Amino acid sequence: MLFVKANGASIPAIGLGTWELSGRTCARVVEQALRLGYRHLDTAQVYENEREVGDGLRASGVRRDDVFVTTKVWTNHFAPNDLERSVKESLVRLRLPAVDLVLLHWPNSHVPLAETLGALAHAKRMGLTRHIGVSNFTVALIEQAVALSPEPLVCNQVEYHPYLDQTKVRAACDQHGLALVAYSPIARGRIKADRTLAEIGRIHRRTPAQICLRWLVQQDVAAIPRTSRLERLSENIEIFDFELSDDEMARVSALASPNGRLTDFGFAPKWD
Ligand code: 1BO
Repeated sequence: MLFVKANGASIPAIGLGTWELSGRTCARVVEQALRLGYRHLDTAQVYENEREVGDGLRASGVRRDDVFVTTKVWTNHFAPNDLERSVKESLVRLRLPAVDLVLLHWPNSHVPLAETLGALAHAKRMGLTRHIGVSNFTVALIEQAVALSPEPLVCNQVEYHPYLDQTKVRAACDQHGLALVAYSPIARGRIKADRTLAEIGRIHRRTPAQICLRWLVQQDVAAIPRTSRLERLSENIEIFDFELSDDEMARVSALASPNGRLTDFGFAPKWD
C-alpha cells in the first residue's frame, strides 16, 4: 500500500468509501475490505453508518491502530459547541476513543469559517482526532481555511475522476501541503464502459476501474472507491504492481469534460 503524505499525516492511498452503504451490508463490506488489506475507511455523520463502520472494523480483527479512519461533520454542526458535540457523538457511534481525521463535510457560509476551524482544531487538541481537514472546498476556500486554521489541515476531499478536471484544486492543495482525497473516483461506475480506459487496460491486463484508480494514485492522490460488491473490493486495491506511462496518464487526463461533475447541491460553493 502506498501512502499520501500531507502536513504530518500518512494517508493510505486507497481507502473504502462508505457513502450510501448502510446496515449489515456496510459492516460486512468494511470487515471484508480490511481482511483484504484495506487500511483506510471513510465515513461521515450524514452517511448514518458510523456504527456499522465501527462494527466492521472490530469484526475484521485488524488492529485499530493499523487503520486510518476518517469521519466528517455535517454543516448544521459548524457552530463551535455543536462541532465538538457532533465529533463526540460520531466517536460514540464508531465506538472509538478517537479517529485519524475529521473533515468539515461541505463549506457553510452561514457560520464564520474561523470559528468552525477553531472548534475543529480544539477537537484535535482534545485528542478526539489525530488530524483535521476539509471537504468540497474550492481554491478560494482552501486559501481562507489555511490562513485561518490554528492547526494544519491535512486534506481536501473532493469529487475527482477522469471526467472532472481538478487541476486548480490539486495545485492549491499541493501548494499548502494538503492531500487531495478523491471521492467518486470511478465516476460512480461510469468509467466501466470507457473505451480509452479499456484500451489502456488491455495493455496492462487491468480493468477500466483499475486504470482509473492507478491514474489517481500516480498523481499522489488518495482515492476512496465505494462498492457493495465484495468481488470489486479486491479489484479496487490491486493497483500497486503496475505503472502508467506519461502518455497513458495524459490520455486519461484528456477525458475530462466541462460537465463531468456528478455531485452537486444547491448549497455547494461556486466551483473552480
Ligand atoms: C453528501 C455527501 C457527499 C460526499 O461525501
